[in-house]
Amino acid sequence: NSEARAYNTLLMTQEQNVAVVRLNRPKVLNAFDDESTSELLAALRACDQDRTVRCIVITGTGRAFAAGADISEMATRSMQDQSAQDAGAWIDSVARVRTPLVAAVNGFALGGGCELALACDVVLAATSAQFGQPEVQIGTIPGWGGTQRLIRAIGKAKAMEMILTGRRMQADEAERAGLVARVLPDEQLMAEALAVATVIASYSAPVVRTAKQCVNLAHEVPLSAGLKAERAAFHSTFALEDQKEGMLAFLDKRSPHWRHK
Ligand code: CO8
Repeated sequence: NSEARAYNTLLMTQEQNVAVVRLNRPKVLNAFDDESTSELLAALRACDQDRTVRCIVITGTGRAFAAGADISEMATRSMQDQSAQDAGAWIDSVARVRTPLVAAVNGFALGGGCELALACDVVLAATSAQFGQPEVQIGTIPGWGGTQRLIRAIGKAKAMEMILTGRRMQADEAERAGLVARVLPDEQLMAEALAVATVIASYSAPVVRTAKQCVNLAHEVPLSAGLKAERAAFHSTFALEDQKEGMLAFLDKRSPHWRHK
């Protein structure tokens, strides 16, 4: 039941309970101008409100996942323009999407493209994927979370080298470093991303959202507060019919029928 919806800068389709958002400005390697950031956020928010969508895959058309913010739009902006617009706050809203986000990274994921992948929950990469924070090469620094999320993903040694030199990381190195979950041959990337998303979408939606929220909290709060929040969230799952169903189905040796979709 694939259904196309209307956006100028992306294509959105849905297959059963998985939405696929395809960044679609291939002539500029899917660089993000204002229209494409606001459309991507609108699309993600629409999915988040749609109870038939239980996982979202983000990928790019052509040679790139996304080559970062649109330099031609940004080049002449003043400090005041950037600050008035709070350029970059956009990514915080992406990170607040409750539905799990699977990044299927094809080709270049540079600057804001790498930062978008870092804001996703599961990152799968094609063999052709390349990650980088090349902002230093154009006279600026990462602005969509790169200095904060990259270090949490791969540690200071590698993050600092990437951010201070602009060196790109190939997919296999990115996997070893912990930036991506798995590397797949290019032609298998989308099938595997859909398979992963379909598995996630098959579980109880409130349980999945709670797990996502708890894992992401680990980046925000000290361990003691994270553990406390995890326990409260774990206890709360026992208020769901799905916890009863999941455990009884295990004991009955049958598949569970999730009720909370
Ligand atoms: N912005 C605008 N246009 C771009 C971008 C971009 N980020 N990246 C590529 N393009 C365009 C090129 O200008 C080119 O256009 P044209 O065909 O009209 O000349 C087309 O895409 C194809 O690119 P290339 O010809 O350069 O292709 P190559 O295969 O030779 O090189 C690269 C590919 C290596 C990806 C190269 O294009 C490149 O280095 N791109 C720029 C990458 C970059 O610096 N990204 C970081 C941008 S800054 C950022 O993302 C900060 C985010 C936070 C900002 C917060 C405030 C808004």
